[in-house]
Order: sequence, then C-alpha cells, then structure tokens
Amino acid sequence: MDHGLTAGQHTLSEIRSQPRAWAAVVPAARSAEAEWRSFFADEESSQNLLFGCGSTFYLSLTAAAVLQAVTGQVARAVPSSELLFYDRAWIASGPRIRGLAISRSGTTTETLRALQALSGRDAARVRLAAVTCYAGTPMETWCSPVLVSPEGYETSIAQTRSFASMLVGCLAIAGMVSQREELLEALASLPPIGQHLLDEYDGLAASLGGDSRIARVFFLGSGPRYGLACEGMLKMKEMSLTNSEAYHFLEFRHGPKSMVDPSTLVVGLLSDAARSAETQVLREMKELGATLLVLAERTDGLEWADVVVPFASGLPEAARLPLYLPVLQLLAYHRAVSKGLDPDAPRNLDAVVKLGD
Ligand code: F1P
Repeated sequence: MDHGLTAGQHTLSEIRSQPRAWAAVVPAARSAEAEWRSFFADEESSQNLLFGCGSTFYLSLTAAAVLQAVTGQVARAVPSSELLFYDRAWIASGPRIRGLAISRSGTTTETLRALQALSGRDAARVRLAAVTCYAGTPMETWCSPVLVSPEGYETSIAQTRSFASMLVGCLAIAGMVSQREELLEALASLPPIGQHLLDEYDGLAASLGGDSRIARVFFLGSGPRYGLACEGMLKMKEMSLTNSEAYHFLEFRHGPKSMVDPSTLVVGLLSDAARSAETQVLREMKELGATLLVLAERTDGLEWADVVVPFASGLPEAARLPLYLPVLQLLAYHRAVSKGLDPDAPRNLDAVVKLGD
C-alpha cells in the first residue's frame, strides 16, 4: 500500500500541535472556576463517577485517580455502557451522584444514554458536568458546567491532541476544586516541555516504531498512569494494528510476563512513589529478553534500560501526566507508517460510535 507523503498527515499534525491545545485549555477551565468549585462542593457525601468510551474511558481512569487523590472525594471511572446495563454495580444507593462525562465528540451514543439515564434518577441527588472538544453538542442538554478544550478538536479518528488536552483540562479541574494553585501553575508551564519532547524524541519513536523485530507491546503504569498505559495500548492497536496490552506494573508478573520474549517491547511509565518496585519489574523483563522504553522524570539508576525518555520537568507528579503522551503517540504513529498503514484511516473504526434505537 502506497500512501505517499500524505499517510497520517492529520494525525501527525495533531500530535505535533498538542502543546498549543494544552496551553489553551487551562484558561478555558479557569474561566469557569467558580462553577467547577461549586459543582464539586462537598456539602453532603457524594460519589463522583467519571465516564466515557474508548480513549475517554481511559482518560476517566486517570482523571478519577487524580481527582480522588487531590480532593479526598470518592471518584470512580466507568465505561459509559456499564452505567446503562449494570448501574447497581457502579452506583451506591445512598450518596448523591456527581457524573462527569468525558467525550471528544460529545455525541457518542453510550455516553449520551448514560447521561440521560443518570438524569432520570432522583433529580435532586444527581448533578452532571462534561469535558469535551466541541461546543454545542447534545451533552450540553444534561451537563453544566461543560469544559470545551478550545484547540482539542481533531480531523483524525484516533484521539491524540484531544485526549491530551482534555487530560490537562481534567487536571485543571482537580487543581481548582482542591485549590492547589501550584498544580494549576505547573499545568500552565507544560507546553514548552511537551514541545521539547516532541522535537527531541521523534527520531527515537521512529526508530523504535520501525523496529520490525518487535511483535507485541506492553504498557505498564501504576495509579493515574494506568489509564495512560491503556491509552498507549489503544493507540498502538488503532493506528498500527499491533498486539498490545496494558497492566498495572506489579500485575505484569502475575501471568502476562509469560508472553515476554525478544520480540517484546515493554513501555514503562515510571512514577516517583513506586519507582523502585516498578524498575525491578522492568529489569526482570529485560532479563527475559524484552526491549525496554522507559518514560520518567529522571534518568538516574536507569542505565540498564534500552531507551529512556526523561521529562526533567521539575513539576509535581500529577502535573507531569500529560508528558507521557507525546512519545507514546509518536511511537504508534511511526509503527503504523513503517508497516505501510495510514494512521489517519484506522481499520474498521469510526470517529464516533453511534448506535441505532
Ligand atoms: C470515543 C471513541 C474513541 C475511539 C473511536 C470511537 O469517542 O471511542 O476513543 O478512538 O474512534 O470513539 P468520544 O465519545 O470521546 O467522542
């Protein structure tokens, strides 16, 4: 298949322009600071449910982990469809419900139906808000406030700039609700660091992505990084049709490591809190023959890894989360192109899943 120079042009330009979208979403969130603080005001015990589909479910996993960690409020992430079919497994009967729907398009049927179902419960006990990339979508029927990532919109099917900018938006919401000014300031300082990662590590992503010895990829992440590991896995599948899976770091020893051999790439999204336990897992996988790509704030003590991407941001750990994304997205993009695939046209996929009646 020859796609000439145009294969993946939308995807690549969206990946490369994401720092601008990160910059734009922080003031957009802050322009409704009072509304977001009041939405999450904990005058009575409430459960926070964050939901979406595909990428935006994975974003919900990361955002819920951060929201609970910084606010102390209970927050769970759930696929939108689960709220439709198994609501009792996810929703407790006592506390009030705060639902945060996350959807790039604002038109995914399962997410709209989940909003409709939640709004049909005891209205006094349910409040709904949304994070999206488009204004004026059907989600706004049920949600207030709505954070629109001003430059998150995309032509591509696979989410890249949209996902990362909505992540920055969710982190800004967590920062506003917890009144952590240092988190908000750190988010505002992310764009040049993201730009540096895009410029500096594109070649590395191209050489690793073009390595034809690699047959499968595992993404490992703990805490809020697990949702990002899942998103890395999804990009690899959607764009490059590569077998890929995501695990919490130490879960990888409990069975999945049996798949590791010299045709395996293991991508480690290192944390600060669990760094030593996580690096131990990676070292063991190296001994089993895997190639290792490690993303971390610092490079010290990682000399044994094949490739290390250091952030060197000096930012608080929660603010660093978007920095894992550019290299993971470039890796999937370059692997797709090296396999002769067009990342702009993933097999069997539509940008939005719309269901009939
Ligand atoms: C979510 C989503 C994408 C996926 C696919 C279909 O849409 O599932 O994650 O890549 O293209 O849509 P949205 O609700 O966030 O718009």
